[in-house]
Amino acid sequence: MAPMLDLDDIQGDVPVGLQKDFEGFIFFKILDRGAFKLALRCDVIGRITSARRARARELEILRRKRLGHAGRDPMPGLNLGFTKDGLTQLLGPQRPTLDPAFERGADDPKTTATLHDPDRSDWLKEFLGDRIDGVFLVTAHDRPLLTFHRNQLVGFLGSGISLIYSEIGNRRPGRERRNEHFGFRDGISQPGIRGVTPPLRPGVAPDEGLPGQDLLWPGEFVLGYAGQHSTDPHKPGPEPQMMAPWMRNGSFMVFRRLEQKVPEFRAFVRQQAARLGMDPELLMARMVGRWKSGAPLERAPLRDDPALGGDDRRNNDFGFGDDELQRRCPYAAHIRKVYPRDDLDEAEAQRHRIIRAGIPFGPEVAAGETVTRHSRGLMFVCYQTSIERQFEYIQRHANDPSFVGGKRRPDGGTVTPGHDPIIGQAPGNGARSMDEPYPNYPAGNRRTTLEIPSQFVVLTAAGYFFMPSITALRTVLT
Ligand code: N7H
Repeated sequence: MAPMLDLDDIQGDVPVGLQKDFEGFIFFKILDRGAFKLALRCDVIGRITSARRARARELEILRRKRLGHAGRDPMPGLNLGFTKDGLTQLLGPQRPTLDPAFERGADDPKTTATLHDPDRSDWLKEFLGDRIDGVFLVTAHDRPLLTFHRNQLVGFLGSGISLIYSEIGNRRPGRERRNEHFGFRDGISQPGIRGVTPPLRPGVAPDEGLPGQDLLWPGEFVLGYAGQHSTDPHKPGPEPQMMAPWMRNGSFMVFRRLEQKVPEFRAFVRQQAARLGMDPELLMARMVGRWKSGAPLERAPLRDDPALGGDDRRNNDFGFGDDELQRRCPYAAHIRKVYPRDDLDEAEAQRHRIIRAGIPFGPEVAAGETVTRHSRGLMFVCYQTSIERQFEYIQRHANDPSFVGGKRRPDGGTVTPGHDPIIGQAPGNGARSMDEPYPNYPAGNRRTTLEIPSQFVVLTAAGYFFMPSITALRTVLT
C-alpha cells in the first residue's frame, strides 16, 4: 500500500518542486518577532504553495504540453525555511534540538572542514556578517512577476525583518533552458516517492516511477512517515526521529551557491582532450557520466544519443553493476559518485538520496569572456530528513578519491577512482584527480589520469534550513 502524504500541509518545493523559470532567494533576519509573526499569520502563510498545489500545476503543465499549447501560465510560488537561529527566535532558547547537522549549521567550522568547503572568508560577504534566520523562495515564470511578488512580500514583512541577501536564479535562455551552465541537461534523475510519484507500469514495476526511478519511502524526504528499511528497500523502515510533533510534514533543506567557472572549464577540457587524444565532448561526458543531451554513458559509451537523452522512459534506466571495469562510465564520474546505484548494495544506495530543486543563476558567457568575469552557476537546493546521512554523505564521498571501493583493473590490480571532477573538493582547495578519463571501451587497458589543478565549481555561500509544515507555520511557529 502506498503511504498517504498530507500534501496540503507539506511545502511544495520539497516533494514536487515549485514551477520556476525564475526563483528569488531572500535571506533575512528577524528584527521584531511580534511584527514578523503577525505578518506571517495575516499575509504570508495563506500564500505558501503547498505540495498539492505544486502537483496540480505540474499535471496542468503536462496536459497543456500534450495539447501542444505554447507559452507558460503564471504560476507564482512561495515557500519558507528557517535556520537554527530563526527557530530560536521564534520558539525561544528552550526549543528542542533538531537534526545534528542542522544545529551545527552550514557555516560552522566543523561542517566546512568535514566537507572540504572553501574557507568562509571566501564566501559572499553578506553571509559572513549578520545572523541569517530564514529564507523565502519566491518563484515565477518571468522576472517582472517575480519582482512584483518579491516586493509585495517584503512590503508585508515591513520592519519585522531586515534583508541580508537576495538573489534571483534564472533558467538559461532558449535551447539551453533545461541545461546548467556547463551545458548539460539537468533535472533528469530524481528519487521517486511512494505516495507521490505514480508508477508508470504498476503491474510490471510497482516499485518504480519512470523506468529506473526507484520509489523510496517518503520518510527519507518528509518527516512523519516511514523511511527506508536498512536491509530491504521494498519494506517500510522506521520513521526518522522527530524531536517535536510539529516537525511532522517538514523537511531539511541544504542551500549552496555554487559558482561555475565556465570559460576555464571549457579551456581545461579542450587542453586535456588534446593531450589524451580524445573528443572534448567525450571527455566532458566521462567527467559527468552523461552526455550534454542527458544520454547516460552506460547506454551510449562513445557518442551522444540525443534521442536517448530526451526520452524520460529510457534515460534513467541503467545501472553500473555490469560495468565492473569502468569501460563505459568512470567510477569517478559525477553521477556515479553521487548515486552509485548497483555499485552498492541496493538498500544502502537508497539511504543516501536527495531531492534536488536547484536553479542556475547568472548571465550567459559573454563573447570574448575567456576568464570568468560574471558570477554564474547553480543555486543548489536539496531536501532530505537527515542532512548528515543524505547531502553530507554525498558531498563527503564526492570528495573521497577511494569511493567506490573494491574495484579492480582488467589485470586484477586495485583502482583508486579519484575525486568527483564536478563537485569533489580536496582539503585546502588542493588539486584533484580522476582515474580513466580515456575510455577502454569495448576493450583495452590504457592507463590515464585526469589531473585537475583547480575547482571549476566553487562554493560561495551555504545554509541549512528547516522547511516546516504549513500547520507548524500557522500554530507553534507564529
Ligand atoms: Fe549534480 N553537472 O552539470 O555536471 N548533476 N551537479 N550535484 N547531481 C547531475 O540526472 C552538476 C551537485 C547530484 O540520480 C547531472 O539530473 C553541476 C551537488 C545527484 O543518477 C548533472 C553541479 C550534489 C544527481 C549534474 C552539481 C549533486 C546529480 C545529471 C554544480 C550533491 C543525480 C542530470 C554546479 C552534493 C544522480 C540529472 C542520479 C545529477 C551536474 C552539483 C548531486 C549534469 C554542474 C552539490 C544526486
